[in-house]
Amino acid sequence: MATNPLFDLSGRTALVTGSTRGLGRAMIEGLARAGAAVVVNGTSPAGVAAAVAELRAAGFDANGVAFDVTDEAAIVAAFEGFDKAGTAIDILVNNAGIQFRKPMLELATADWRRVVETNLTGAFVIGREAAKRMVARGSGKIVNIGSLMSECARATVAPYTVSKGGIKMLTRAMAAEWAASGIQANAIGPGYMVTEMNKALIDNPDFDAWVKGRTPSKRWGKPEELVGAAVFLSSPASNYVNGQIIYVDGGMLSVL
Ligand code: GCO
Repeated sequence: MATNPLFDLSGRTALVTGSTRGLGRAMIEGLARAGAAVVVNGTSPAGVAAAVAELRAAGFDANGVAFDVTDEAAIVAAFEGFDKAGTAIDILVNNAGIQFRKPMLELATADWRRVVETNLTGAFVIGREAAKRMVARGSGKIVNIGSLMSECARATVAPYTVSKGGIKMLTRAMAAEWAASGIQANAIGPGYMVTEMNKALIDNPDFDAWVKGRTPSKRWGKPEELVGAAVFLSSPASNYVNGQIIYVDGGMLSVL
């Protein structure tokens, strides 16, 4: 089967945070299918082991590392482990994230902090550790996962909105500081996708109807529909793309 070298990830290793399920699980399989050796991440060692086993059973070069993206010591230790093992993380997908829906007037500061720490600070810390090695090698790809909320707010998801708006600007900050060292830092903004995180919304007939009515494509997105953008931003095809965010949202952000 002809593969275009522009989109060939052979010989590269990709770490995808939060890749035992949902969007991360779909993207990590897509990167493996494009030739990358992959490193699964999640907070649960059992969940990581199960995803690694599935990917290996499908014939892919898969390993795993369990850490919580809010645990800086664990992140530093994980990258020291990669160094010791001679594993160069060529591609980092900062996907791990949580959602917490509550009106701000009722929102505890601890819940605000938890969402922002996980979704935004985690991407910074892991990005910094990966970029230290990428800068030394003179190349690397960082793909941050944003959201429709990187552009627009929706009531009751303020910390998530703030964190995803921050992801868009963190992506540009990464480009500003690391592009000269051969790193391309970009983002993907998923639309309303069918994931566990959105189960409460999908199961709500009014919200489901709103998504289908508000989206030009008249449907929710499938996690595997992010793979194309993830492979593009992880491959040589994007070597002169930096600081960008690509919305995979069925057209939602483009229309009133
Ligand atoms: C919500 C959803 C959204 C989606 C996604 C949209 O409560 O509105 O969770 O935030 O998860 O981020 O891009």
